[in-house]
Amino acid sequence: MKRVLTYGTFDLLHHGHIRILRRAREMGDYLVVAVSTDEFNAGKGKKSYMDYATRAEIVAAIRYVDKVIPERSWEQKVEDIVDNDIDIVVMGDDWADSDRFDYLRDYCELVFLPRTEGVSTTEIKEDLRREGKLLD
Ligand code: C2G
Repeated sequence: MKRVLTYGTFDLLHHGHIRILRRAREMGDYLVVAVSTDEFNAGKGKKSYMDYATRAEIVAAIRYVDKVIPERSWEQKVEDIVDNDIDIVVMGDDWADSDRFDYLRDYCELVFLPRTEGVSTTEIKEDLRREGKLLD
């Protein structure tokens, strides 16, 4: 039984999120998703439309997701891997050129999956801000 872990905010859920969760789950038999808390995002200068409890509720309802945990800090990853008996950590490939998660390879496999082109929470927000889209 292979256990997979991934991280993210998952605000205004879209098909890019669904696809990475599906592919992450297909890499194993059990998928844990660490959803960023509002406090963690605030520390990164990010503010989501939906609060943590709502985003966690939505992610937990996705059929590929077996368990949701809170992502409260950058430093918790080793603890998450050990506590949840994780074999593979999956990240979107926006991180692939960075070596900041290399230390995780001492604990599990680290896999970067390509992002879905043409959609992001930021783009959705920008589109909705444009008057035309709001009047549709
Ligand atoms: N994603 C994707 N395709 C998109 C948009 C997002 O595959 N078009 C992936 C991201 O690569 C990420 C996941 O969906 O793996 C969640 O995306 P975000 O909510 O934007 O995640 P982010 O806030 O970047 O959090 O420690 C890791 C960070 O918390 C990642």
